[in-house]
Amino acid sequence: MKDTQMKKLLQAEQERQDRVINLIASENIVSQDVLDALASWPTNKYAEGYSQFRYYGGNTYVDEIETLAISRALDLFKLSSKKWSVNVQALSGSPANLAVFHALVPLGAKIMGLELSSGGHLTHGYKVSVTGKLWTQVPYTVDEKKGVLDYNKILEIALAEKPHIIIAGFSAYPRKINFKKFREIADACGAILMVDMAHISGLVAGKAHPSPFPYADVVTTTTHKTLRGPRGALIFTRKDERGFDTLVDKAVFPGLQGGPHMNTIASIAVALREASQAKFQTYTKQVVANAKTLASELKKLGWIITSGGTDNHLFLVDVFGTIGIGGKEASEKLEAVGIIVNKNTIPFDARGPVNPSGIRIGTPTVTTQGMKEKEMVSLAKKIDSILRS
Ligand code: DSN
Repeated sequence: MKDTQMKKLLQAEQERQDRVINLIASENIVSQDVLDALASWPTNKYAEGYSQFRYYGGNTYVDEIETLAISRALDLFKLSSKKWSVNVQALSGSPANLAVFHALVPLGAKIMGLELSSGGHLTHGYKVSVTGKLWTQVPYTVDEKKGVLDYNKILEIALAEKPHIIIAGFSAYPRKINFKKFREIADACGAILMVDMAHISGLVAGKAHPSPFPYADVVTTTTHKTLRGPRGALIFTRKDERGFDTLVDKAVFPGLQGGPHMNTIASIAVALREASQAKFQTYTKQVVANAKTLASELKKLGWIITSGGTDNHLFLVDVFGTIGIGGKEASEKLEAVGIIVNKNTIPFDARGPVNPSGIRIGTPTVTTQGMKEKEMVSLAKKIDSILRS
């Protein structure tokens, strides 16, 4: 690279990533193949539209790239192209969710999503997101004592509020999601069921978490978390007489976006192929085993873990409840010794999101680096001694 100033910064960031222990639940490390595809020639290409229906010439190969990404996405989750459509153009998770609402929910109608401090995502209708301004959020929470979803309570709210769409799938929820129950709730109130599986899509692909596809009408996911691809998103839409698939495609382009990032789509296709290999299943099982071990070791050392543990790749530690310091101070103390986590609200957090009570810990990256249960035991001791020092 001739730009020495940028080269230095890029090298510094690479070295930082090599040096630290990264426990951010939404991050991962991609393969060299994924990086190679990302830094590739299709970045030069405009391809507004969809394969075979473009507004520019010269799309022979990017059409093939997009078609390949779509077929690999369907194959990975064992979906038939007769029953499911996939849009691979959404730029990331937030635009993907916005596209779904734009396509399927009349402006002002109710979207029912998990409340932010219970582990929901901003784009599930939270007030500071455009999704909370253009639509009306009907929030549900986890159970205050147990920290887990209370499906009877969610049903009660859904029946009283009659939302247009219900969103299952979260950013900081450590337990398995019962998608069948969500389907029953959506059917009981006549709502569309959307699953945002951004956090767990890699686990679903690797069979380390139940699949939402038998139950959902629409499934969104980012591609850069447990799925271990580049930053991007996929929107899966069930094909039926309601025509949601066409509406979603139109919402992405021309509704919200212009030219798709074809280099990213090429890179997503590479990641999807990697995720279909047997070793990816081994990886995702280890991600969960590592998270379970780290959570239970910290618990043994006296730390309050919300919901008591985890079934997936992440968990929340109530640092304020355990030792009386906020999540901000805790994450800064850990970062000072090279352990990277993020401060996070815990359910019913009395403190704000700027300095909440908790930290969120996740194991996708350290598992990619080859760590196993043994390393998790030492890591728990290290985290304990740093936070208590
Ligand atoms: N910010 C992502 C996460 O960390 O969970 C979600 O947008």
